[in-house]
Amino acid sequence: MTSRHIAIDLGASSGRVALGTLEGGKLHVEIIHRFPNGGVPVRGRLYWDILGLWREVLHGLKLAAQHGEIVSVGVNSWAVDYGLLDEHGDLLNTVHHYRSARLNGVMERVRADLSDEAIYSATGIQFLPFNTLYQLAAERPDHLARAHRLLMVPDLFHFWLCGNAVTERSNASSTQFFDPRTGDWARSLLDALNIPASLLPTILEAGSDLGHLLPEVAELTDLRGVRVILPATHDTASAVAAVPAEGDNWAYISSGTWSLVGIETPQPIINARTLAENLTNEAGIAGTTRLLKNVMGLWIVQQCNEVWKLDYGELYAQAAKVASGPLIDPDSARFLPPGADMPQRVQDACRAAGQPVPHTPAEITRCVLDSLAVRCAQVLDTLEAVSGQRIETVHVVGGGSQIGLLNQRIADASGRAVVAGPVEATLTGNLLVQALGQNDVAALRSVVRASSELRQYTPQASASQPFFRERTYAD
Ligand code: LFR
Repeated sequence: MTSRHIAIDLGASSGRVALGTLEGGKLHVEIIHRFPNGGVPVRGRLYWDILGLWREVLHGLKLAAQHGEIVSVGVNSWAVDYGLLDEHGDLLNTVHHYRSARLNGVMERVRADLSDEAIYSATGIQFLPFNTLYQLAAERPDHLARAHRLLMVPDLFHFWLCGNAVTERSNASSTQFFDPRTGDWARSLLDALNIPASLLPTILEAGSDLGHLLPEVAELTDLRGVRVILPATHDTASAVAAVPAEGDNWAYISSGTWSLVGIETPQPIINARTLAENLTNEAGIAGTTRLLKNVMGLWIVQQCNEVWKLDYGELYAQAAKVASGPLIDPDSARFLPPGADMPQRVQDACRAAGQPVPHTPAEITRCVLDSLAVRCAQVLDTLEAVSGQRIETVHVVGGGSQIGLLNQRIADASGRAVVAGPVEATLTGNLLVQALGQNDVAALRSVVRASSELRQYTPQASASQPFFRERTYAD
């Protein structure tokens, strides 16, 4: 039996509309429409062009409609950001970007008021300055008073597609006001901050059917009889669903704008040790937990390349020819905000650590990739220690899995075998949950293995020298 589904993956630097065809136990993914995404700076703040994204989604759907009968569509995106709707369903705000300066100092204030133990024991979520908890704490009270419903970014798109205003567990967990043990909102945290919990939508499981496209959307896109089915709406959860792993003893790195380094556990692990290590317990599919940590990822290179404007393939090829040299702490607070001075920030970090300063784009890129590999290796060791789960194989999935140099450096720095692919992990996870539901994760992953080309890297030279730790964005 053949079934066709559409996945919409909204990432921080680009968006994609893809058509997935499941046939004979294999999934074929075809990208129908790609479009750029990024922050829009206005008066010292940073926003998403949410309506521009919606226009691109409609355009992609219309292109997908030309490919024959389609069963369903589902949207995933980056986490933590949201829109507020009034009682008529109208959007009250332009959606804020999680890297906006409006959040400066907010997490510190909330943590001082509520205590780290109270926040972490209720949620198991790592402290990141942009978690939805702090974003709501930064909202003006009069603005919150006018709001009727909070919808996370993918939820907004589902609402516009089919009229159903709900959320899904994986992305709900990223807010830092979701309790993974009860599966419900951690309302007491919001009460303590005077944020009305009545804003929060119902939480559904991935695989839930939200109903047909609205008639006006069907009209605009030429898609008839298509249903909206919830994928794991957090992009990282969809990517982890598509990790082509078998058995135990593996970890994943979802490699893109961020490097999300983690393991899958049957239960959340929330204790003094995971708090001290600032590990997160985000929800995965089928009741699993994604015990992971955010590492700054390719963001640093992406921001540098906004200035350099080089071809990425060429840049990474040149970086591979440069010898390893200085290492920076990629999780330093200095790298979180956007800015054309990113190359200089890398140089400043090297200088501050008393290391040689890289100059050319290839040298700077090499420094960042080597440093990311070392940081990922540190996190893998931490995950092994806190969980007691041995990690022998590291699955690198997502766009960053195409960078052979980075995969090899992760193998070298961690002393573990790396398996790279699929590149389109997020789209794959999204599509397979729509097609197969979320319950049989092993079956889902065997389709991924049958459908993907994977590359293996074995550890060679050791690259595990430590680097100079700086104050991180999460401290
Ligand atoms: C990756 C991701 C991460 C989340 C960050 C911000 O795209 O979703 O999982 O921590 O973006 O939302």
